[in-house]
Amino acid sequence: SISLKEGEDEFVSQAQKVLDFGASVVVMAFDEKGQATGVEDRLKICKRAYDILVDKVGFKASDIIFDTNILTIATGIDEHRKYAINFLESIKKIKDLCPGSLTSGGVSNLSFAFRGNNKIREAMHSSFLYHAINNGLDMAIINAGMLEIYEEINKDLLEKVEDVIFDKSNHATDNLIDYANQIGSKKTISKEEDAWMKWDLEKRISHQIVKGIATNIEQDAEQARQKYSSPLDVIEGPLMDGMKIVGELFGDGKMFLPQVVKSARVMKKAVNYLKPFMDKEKVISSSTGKILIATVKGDVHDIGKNIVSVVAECNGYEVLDLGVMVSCKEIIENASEFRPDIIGLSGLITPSLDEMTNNVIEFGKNNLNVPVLIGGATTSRAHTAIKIAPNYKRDVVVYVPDASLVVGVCRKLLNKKESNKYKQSIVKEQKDFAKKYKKDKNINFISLEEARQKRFKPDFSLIKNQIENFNLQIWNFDIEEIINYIDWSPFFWVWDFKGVYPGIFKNKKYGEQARTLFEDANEVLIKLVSDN
Ligand code: B12
Repeated sequence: SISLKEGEDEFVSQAQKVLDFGASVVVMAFDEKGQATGVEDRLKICKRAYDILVDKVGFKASDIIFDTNILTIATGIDEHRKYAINFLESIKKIKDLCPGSLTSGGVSNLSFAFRGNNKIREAMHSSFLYHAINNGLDMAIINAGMLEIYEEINKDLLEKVEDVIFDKSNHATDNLIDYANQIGSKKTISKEEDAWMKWDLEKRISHQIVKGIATNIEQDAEQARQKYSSPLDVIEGPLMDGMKIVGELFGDGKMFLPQVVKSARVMKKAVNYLKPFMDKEKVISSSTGKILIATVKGDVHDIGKNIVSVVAECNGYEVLDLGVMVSCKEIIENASEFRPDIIGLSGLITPSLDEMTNNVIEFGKNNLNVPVLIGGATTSRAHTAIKIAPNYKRDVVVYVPDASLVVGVCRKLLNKKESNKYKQSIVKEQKDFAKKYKKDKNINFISLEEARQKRFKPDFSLIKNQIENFNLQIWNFDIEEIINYIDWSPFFWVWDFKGVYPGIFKNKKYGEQARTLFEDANEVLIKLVSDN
């Protein structure tokens, strides 16, 4: 990293060296006067550095990373109270002031005042990172092992931490210190942290996946294997449930990439443990067929693909797994040698969807005429029908939502008696789907202006007259009284909770959420009453 600490000449000379090596440059918010701590100072230094780097040295904006320093808060020194807010504010403004540049920061500095109390530090890091990402932070230096999941930070603790980060009151630091002292000794923390070990098996497994805890997962996978009817049911059941939570938290920005890597490792460990048991259940037969499988170019996700491979192998298929980030060229080359009966493509990120379409177009051009299976989160029945299948005329393209269905699909595709009928039914279903989609899309849009002109213009005088004519009365209801007559069941249905009030609160899956929703709704009603 470089800075303007030693003046402009030194800065330019260092920057030139970085550029000669073809590297990106990290610029710290120092100048001749020292470390910038306020927002204005940070912006001034960054803009100065940016102009020199872009105009004088010839850097691309996207190769400039500003690390304006995350400084320690909750030190008891008043000048430090705004450090976190200043950092958060400045990253947002740097993006406007220095277009195309990126931002970074070392997070653990923030919580230095709480050295020795990891519980507090982890909560501070997660909350800060969560808000920094929302403000546009591109990267951070962070210890992945010292991050709590934002959503799971104890609410009381989170409030105190965010009071400190956003400097909400004069007592914020004292309150957090009091809290830290209360949870105090390491023993209580570890007791609290180990509490999950006494939970039900499914909840335990999900917790370990979400938290990335690898120590007990094999024992629990074994317990689940004995409880469930097959090892695959364990994968598709409690293990996948955990992974789904990880996906949701990650998607909402409440879990961060290093944590997802830890979760993925735990999932893999559990799957690897279960694999030999699937092998034991192996269907003994001469090869049922040959499957070539790969995660498409640009995509590194392989957990799902690996499961599909294991399941297929256990059911007598000979599988050639090409791994991840596999180019279309590699697939075609391997296919011409391996001569598969089926090709399976896996993809979990949006760009993989287009890549899959490219793949089948190339398969066609290269005379491959085998069925293609499509799988992985983000693939869908709709996308397969509308975007992929129409581009492959040599055979069918089948969307397979999960590994447990793979064998059934392959069997039908390769069974001489069933195959034609099955393929025809798939093609028909996809054509119908595409037709319906086109019809739904066939809307004649008009401009917003035109739409506004066409809006319905009711004649209120007429309506008033009608009220008088029909001798209607206008009622003034007392909301407080009406509340007693609300039929709450349909309320839950529109939120997609199936069940009937009040029994819905006992639902194992979403009873708790239903209750929170109910409480929120009642809060709104109480406000309506109190606001008249
Ligand atoms: C674990 C994970 C990772 C791990 C992957 C580790 C590994 N070795 O696979 C790591 C941390 C590396 C990772 C990286 C990234 N990830 Co990621 N990741 C996930 C996560 C949380 C779980 C995926 C998983 O393993 N699920 C469990 C398996 C068993 O499920 P599955 O893959 O769906 O497989 C099942 C079926 O789909 C089917 N199946 C799968 N493949 C196939 C193939 C065939 C032929 C068939 C028949 C069936 C089939 O069978 C399987 C078993 O039933 C998902 C969230 C999610 N909801 O999926 C995000 C997710 C896929 N990742 C996402 C993103 C954005 C990324 C990154 C871009 C993040 C980043 N900023 O760098 C990078 C991508 C890098 C790249 N170029 O690929 C997004 C994708 C969003 C999008 N629409 O593009 C998701 C959806 C998270 C989110 N909600 O935002 N990720």
